[in-house]
Amino acid sequence: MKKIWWKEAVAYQIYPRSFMDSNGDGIGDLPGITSKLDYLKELGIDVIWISPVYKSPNDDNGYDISDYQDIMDEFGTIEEFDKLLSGIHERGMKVIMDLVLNHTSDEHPWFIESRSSRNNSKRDYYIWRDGKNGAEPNNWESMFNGSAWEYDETTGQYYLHLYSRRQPDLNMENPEVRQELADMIRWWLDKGIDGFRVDAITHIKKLPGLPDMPNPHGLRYVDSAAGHRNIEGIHDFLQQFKKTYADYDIMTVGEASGAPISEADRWIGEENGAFNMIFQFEHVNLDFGSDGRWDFGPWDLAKLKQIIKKWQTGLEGIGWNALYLENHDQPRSVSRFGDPVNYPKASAKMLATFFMLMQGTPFIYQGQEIGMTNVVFNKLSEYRDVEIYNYYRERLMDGKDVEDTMRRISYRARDNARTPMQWNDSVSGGLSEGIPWIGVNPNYHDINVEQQVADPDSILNYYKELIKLRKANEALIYGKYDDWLEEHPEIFAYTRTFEGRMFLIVLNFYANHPELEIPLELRGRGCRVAISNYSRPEQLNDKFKMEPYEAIVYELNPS
Ligand code: TEU
Ligand code: CA
Repeated sequence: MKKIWWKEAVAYQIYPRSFMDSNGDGIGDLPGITSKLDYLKELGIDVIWISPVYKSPNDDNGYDISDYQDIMDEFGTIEEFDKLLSGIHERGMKVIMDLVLNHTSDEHPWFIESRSSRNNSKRDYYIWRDGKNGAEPNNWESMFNGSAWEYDETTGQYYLHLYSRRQPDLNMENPEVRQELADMIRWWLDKGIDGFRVDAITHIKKLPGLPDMPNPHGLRYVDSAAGHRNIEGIHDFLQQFKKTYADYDIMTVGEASGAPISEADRWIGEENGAFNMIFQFEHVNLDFGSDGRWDFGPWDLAKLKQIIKKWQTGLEGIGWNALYLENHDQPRSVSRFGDPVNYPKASAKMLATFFMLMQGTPFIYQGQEIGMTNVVFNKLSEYRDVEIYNYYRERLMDGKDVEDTMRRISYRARDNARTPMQWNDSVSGGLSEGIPWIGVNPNYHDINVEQQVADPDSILNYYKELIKLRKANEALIYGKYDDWLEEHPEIFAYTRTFEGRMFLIVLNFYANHPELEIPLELRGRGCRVAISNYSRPEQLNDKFKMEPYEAIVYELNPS
């Protein structure tokens, strides 16, 4: 396996609206990010991924882009971006930008032209179709609920939008579109950025003929076949994009919902893969109910073990994992997989140990490093996400129970991850001196950066230690992953092995005291406790009871 900088990096995702506000308008911005670079450096971060900061009417908080080569007014100017970029580089860190290729905003000049007449030169930049029998061209549904088609009176045709109706899908079949996007990519790379996180990339190719799908409703967010997800031929497009950045030393991560591991070589193969790594979704889709994403159910440790094993051992020697538990689209991990009420600290540290020490590049999402939790909003009007309003409307139209709908929203809302970063105990948690664009989680009095910096036992300081540990030990970066105790109902255990060195990671995922029995093959060796969220003696007993949400990392002596 090749050694390379982005495999050794620890990444941190910033959702700029909610990170740090510099001018009191309640909205995080670029100078705000610049003012927190020392915090990130101190944490041990190497690569910062910034969610979209381009010009946008903010129907989907910047994922609807109206100018790819300019900065959103609320976030600042291109000069402020350049300042941020040099601030990052001066500190020896790198930055990757969000690259949204599947769609633009309906306010992008291409779309304004495209919708103006059927003969416009940009008409074919988007996907226009006639209606069928007075209805939509096909039965596809938007990922944000409702039909994926919007009728446009001016020209009497429908356009396709897999996300909100204000995010028309680009027609990737058109070589001019691909050329425009490639030019834009090079423009950013020539500016000196260090790579991309590529948005919703499995959707850029649509099934030729755009046929009806058997179960369009069930397809939302579920990693199964759809007329617009991982369609044959997508790799021709991806390889073409790859050529545009072949001569830059960058890092690329594709957001690749529905890319199967059987195609790992084409997606992330070391030589010919489209990207360096992909975000896969299986472990964060674990708590879907039978009705899909909005219908949540209990998650199953046995299934989590299977999924992790599949990706950890399945990519060995083929490609590299992107490791994550959170991002701006997911509920907070302590609220999902831990216990934010009884064991907020222990469970947040356990989850950190779990995902940060596997094979791959870890991505920490802002606030995860202090154990931020889901928010409780009681009124619909407290939410900001377009997706929630679409869902709510559809449920009401279907005559569904309001209370049940609100319960589903409060669990699954993407806004759970988008509340203001909790910097300190001052009004609104320190995001802004003004009123934040979305309500702060009232638990900022107890959960905030300032207090955790001062507390040696905090989640934040644990993350720092964990990052140091990972960086100091190649076994924790390049080491082979093996799973242990496959059948254990409560304990997750794995080892990382490299050039004669071995780490054993044991994790209790529950609030119980399960008995840990060390597998015979791993017994009888001396060890040191490399890190742990309780205090543990420097010896590995063959059998012992674990504490609630305990995490222990042993470095075993060579056998
Ligand atoms: O998300 C894409 C997205 O919604 C996936 O998470 C989804 O599960 C998958 O595409 C279903 O196959 C990205 C961004 O992260 C999100 O914030 C945006 O709203 C979205 O694209 C549209 O740009
Ligand atoms: Ca601001």
